[in-house]
Amino acid sequence: VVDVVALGESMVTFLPTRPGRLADVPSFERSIGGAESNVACVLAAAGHTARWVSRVGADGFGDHLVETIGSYGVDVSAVPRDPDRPTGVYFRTAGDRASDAHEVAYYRAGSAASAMSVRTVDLAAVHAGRVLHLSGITPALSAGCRELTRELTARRPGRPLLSFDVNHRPGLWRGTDDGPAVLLDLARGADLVFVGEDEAWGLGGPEAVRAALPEPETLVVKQGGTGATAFHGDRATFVPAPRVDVVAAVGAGDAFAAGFLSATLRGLPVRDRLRHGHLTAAAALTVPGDLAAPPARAHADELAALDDAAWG
Ligand code: KDG
Repeated sequence: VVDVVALGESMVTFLPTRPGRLADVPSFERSIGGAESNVACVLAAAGHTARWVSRVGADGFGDHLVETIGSYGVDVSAVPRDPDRPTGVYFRTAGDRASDAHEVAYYRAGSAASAMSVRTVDLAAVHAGRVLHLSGITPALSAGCRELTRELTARRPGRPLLSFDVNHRPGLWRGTDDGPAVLLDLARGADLVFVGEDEAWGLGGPEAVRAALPEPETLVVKQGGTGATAFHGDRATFVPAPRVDVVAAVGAGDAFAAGFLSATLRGLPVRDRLRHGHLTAAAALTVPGDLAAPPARAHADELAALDDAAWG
């Protein structure tokens, strides 16, 4: 049994070599992205066993994703090659530091990963973890992907702990206003839900999201540089975020989820799950791309054990 299985599309990502509008940036550097594989890579780097389930094209970009994600120690044996569809790619610009305003150009319509469905995915490989991590990006990719996420979030006895990051990407839901309803519906089937506070506003506001989600054991609302609150039962636990000189926010939410999940797998209390989430996110915030090495476990444990007064 692997600790965590993460299912979702990953893409070759092109990061700008200088700031500015997409129209003006002259060259880009290749990197990788994909919310769910980010979670798997960070967990593997933190010493857990992790598997990434997806689908890539039979092309060089597919090779690059499988090789790079595999090099983190993530099991990539359930990532078939699609001979008929390409690997998705995307380009981004650098955000300005204060607002993180940046442009994203996706080239992923009709990608290999969009052909994931209950028929093309190895469901035994998906169910073989202690935790299954999904995000709200997948249902936006195609009807087959949406059906797959619906199927995987159905409550049934003996299923893995289901972790769901809302990851509302409005750019992927253009042409339909189904997004918020689909995302809330999937979140209802999860045991652990992550949502950004700003993202929650797109779904009716944090209170409306809480009210819509009585089932998940834990709802984690991430409040950017302020902190994060875990709602569990009738308790709310807030932990402030440590101060970080942010280079780019991309990947920080995934790192937060990975830190929280790592601490959950280790049976740590909720306060420490949030603290490990913040510490892992802090590492991602200080690099331009999605992925940064998480803090060493012993060091993170020391920091997470600090008094409230010394924390945040
Ligand atoms: O969470 C970071 C992701 O946004 C990025 O890697 C790309 O998965 C991605 C997406 O679909 O936006």
